[in-house]
This record gives sequence, structure tokens and C-alpha cells, in this order.
Amino acid sequence: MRLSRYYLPLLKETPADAQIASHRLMLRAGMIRQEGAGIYAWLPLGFRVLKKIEQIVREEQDRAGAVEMLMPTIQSAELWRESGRYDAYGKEMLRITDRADREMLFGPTNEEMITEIFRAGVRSYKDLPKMLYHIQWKFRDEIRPRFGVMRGREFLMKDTYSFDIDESAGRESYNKMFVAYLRTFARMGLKSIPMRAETGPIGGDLSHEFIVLADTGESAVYCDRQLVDMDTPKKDIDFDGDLQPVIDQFTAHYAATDEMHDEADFEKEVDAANRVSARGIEVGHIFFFGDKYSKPMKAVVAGPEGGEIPVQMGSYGVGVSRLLGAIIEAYHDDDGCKWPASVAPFHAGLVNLRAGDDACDEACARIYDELTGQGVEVLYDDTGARPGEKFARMDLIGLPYQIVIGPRGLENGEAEIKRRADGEKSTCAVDAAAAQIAASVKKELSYD
Ligand code: 5CA
Repeated sequence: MRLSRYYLPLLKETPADAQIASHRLMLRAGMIRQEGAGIYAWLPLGFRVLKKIEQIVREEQDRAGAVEMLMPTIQSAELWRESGRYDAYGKEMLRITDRADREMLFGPTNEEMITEIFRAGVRSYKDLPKMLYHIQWKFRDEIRPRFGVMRGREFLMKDTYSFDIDESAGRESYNKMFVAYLRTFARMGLKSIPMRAETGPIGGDLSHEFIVLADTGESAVYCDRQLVDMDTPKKDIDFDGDLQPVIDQFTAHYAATDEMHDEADFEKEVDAANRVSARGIEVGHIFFFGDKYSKPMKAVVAGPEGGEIPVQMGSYGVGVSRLLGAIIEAYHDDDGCKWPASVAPFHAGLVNLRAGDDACDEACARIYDELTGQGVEVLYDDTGARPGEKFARMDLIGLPYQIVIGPRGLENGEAEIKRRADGEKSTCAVDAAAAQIAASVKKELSYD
């Protein structure tokens, strides 16, 4: 992609109302634009990251055996009356009436709709288990939207729903999502810690929040340091096998959010040296709530001995748009973002220090073609801006690698390479630059 054709509206000034780094950087780097309280347009650069995150979430859901679909954003009030949540949900629900005065709403979550879809299509225990998911915009009229995409009113969520014949099968589905979540966040460079959590308006009595530790996180959290150091399950993990040992390993140590925290238990269960009390960002939340929706909404299947059995359900959410904020909080410095390759908007930036100079243009064109031919995504700064501006811009948007081509280097046949993560600079032969970057990017993109 040529920067001269791209749309990258950078902000020179630090936006006054943005209190945390990720919010500031997303605005400054031209990734999002605020269109209302807690409502954002996704500009081209931010949209690319959103899609990368979405794709990792999708791949790990598919690996765990969930099946993708898409439900609408607008739902009918009737459906929510069946579960009893229409009145209970309160002011967070955005309520709408259509031209025929029918009561509608912009979905804050989809338990009711998926239950309705399930009951229309599944009749027998033989059709179970089922896990269905979608990645769709949600709206919650949050009382205090803040920190940019971290707590928006409109936000992108991945929500999965599981249907099982009994509680123990339901717990197996829960375990699958538990492991899928650890892997999903790890692929984005995030260490997530599952913590026992309150169930709130979703309901049920079994629930974990997946927390990424960050000083700017909204939640106060407490856990055993051993959890922070624990290894993520590998790609070859068998989702049809017994996942209980992995779950036991991750739930054997103390970990609780503020609402569930008990200081006396914490001190009893965890050595003083291992006690972590910190702040964290909730990037995912999983729930098992049995027949809370299936019973009132009559989502039943014929059991092995006949009769009608309400299915056992769980729901599992990932804050897809919130993850952009969480990743930037973990990977940035004063100059800008430092994207891990797996979610970077482009893998490399190619900086032409003298656009219009034949030798520079020609060298850049060759490198660009070679990189894109190797599957490396390149943002090519072919503009007439001054070098200082080009360098600052590349640092701000934070692509993992920068390749700098200028007339002086070219005289010696050299290109300069900068790795954004640690700022390390090196020179290499112009002809070798693309191959070197392609190899580094490939290495960083491969995971377990
Ligand atoms: N139905 C369940 C699971 S599918 C559910 O809605 N769970 S939730 O309320 O915990 O939301 C799931 C995830 O969405 C959260 O873990 C969080 O990462 C994200 N999320 C929730 N509210 C917001 C918000 N206002 N802005 C951005 N992300 C949010």
C-alpha cells in the first residue's frame, strides 16, 4: 500500500480528553475517530488491526469446534420478554421503535436470539453438543463510556453459545472455551489470567473473566504469581480429549477480581512473595448458566429415555474491539505503538527518503514487490515529506519493521533496517533487505 494513496489522518496534538496511552495513540495514529460518546469510526489503519484480531479469534474458535454464523444487531423486544430480561436489563439497553410502533432493541448480547434459533432447529439429544458463535457489533448504553474503545457504547464482540444435554457435558464445552481463550490472547502477545468472576445480568454460577494485567486497567485484581508464568496450551492440544487437567492447572491458584476477592483467603493461599495485587483489563468473560434461558424459552430436546429436557447452556464473550486498547497498553512507548506482528496493521514500513529520485524510487519498487510477493504486508511511504516527519510517523503507527532507503545509503548499496520493538537498527545490502525482513516477519508470525 502506498502511503500517498492511503488515508492516515495523524493528530499532531495529544487529545486532551484521552487519559490512557492506548486511547491517545489510537486517536493520534489515525486509527479511530470519535463520532459520539463511546461510538467510533474505524479508520483504515485501525480497521486492519480489528480484522487481524477478529481472524485470530475466529481461528481459535474454529479449532475448538465452534461454528460461525451471524445474527442481526437489531432484535425484537418480544424475544427478551420470553426470558424476562427485557425489563430487567434497564437503561443499558438501547430501545428503539419501528414505524409500526413495534418495540425493538440494539442487541447488547444474544442469549435470547440464539436460544430461539436453536430451539427451532434441534429436536434430539443426538444433535448435541453444539457450539455456535458470531462476531457482531453490540450496543450498551454505558453510564460512563471511557478510555476509547476499552469501554465503548458500540463495540465489537465475539460471542459463542454452547448447548449440551447435561451439566457435565456443559462443563466440557466451558472447558473448551477456557482453553481457546488462553490461546487466543497468547497469539496476540497477551498473557491472560482466568479469574473467578461475578455473573451479573448474564446469570449462572460458574464464570471466569480473562484478565490482562495493565496499570490502566479498570478492574482491581488479585492473583498468585505462578499464574502469570504459566505456559499457554499448544496448538496440538486435543479439544475432543480431556481438558480438565489444563483447567485444574489454571484454577488451582488464587485469582479473583475485586468483587470476588477475599483478603483472608488470599493471604492464606498465597505466599507473600507471590501475591500480585494489580489492575487488569477484562478481555473475555465466560459463563455457564444451565437452563436459565432454555427453561423459560422452552429450548428442549428429546432425551435418551424420551421426555423433554431443557438444554444446558453457556455463553462466552471476547471484547474484540477492546483488545486493540489492551494490546497497545501492553506494547507502546512515548513515540507510539509497537505492534506484535500477528496483529500489526502492516508488517513493515518502507521509507523512501527521497521520493522522485530515480535510484531511490527504483530500489523501493523492487523491495516492495519482493516483500509483497513473499506475503509481507508493506506500507510504502512514497510521499514528499521530510525525513524527520517520516520517521516519527512510522514510529507512531508502530509497524514491527522499518526499511529506510536514502540516496546516501544507496551509494554504498545499503538499506537501513529498524526493529520497532526494541529500536535496534542495522544496515544490510539493499538487495538482501526484503529477504531478511520476510524471514523475520515469518518467524514472528509462526506460533507454537
Ligand atoms: N453474553 C456474554 C458472553 S457472550 C457477555 O455479554 N459477556 S460480557 O458482558 O462479559 O461481555 C463480553 C466481553 O465484551 C467482555 O469481557 C469485554 O471484553 C467486552 N465488553 C463488554 N462491554 C464492553 C464495552 N462497553 N466496551 C468494549 N468492550 C466491552
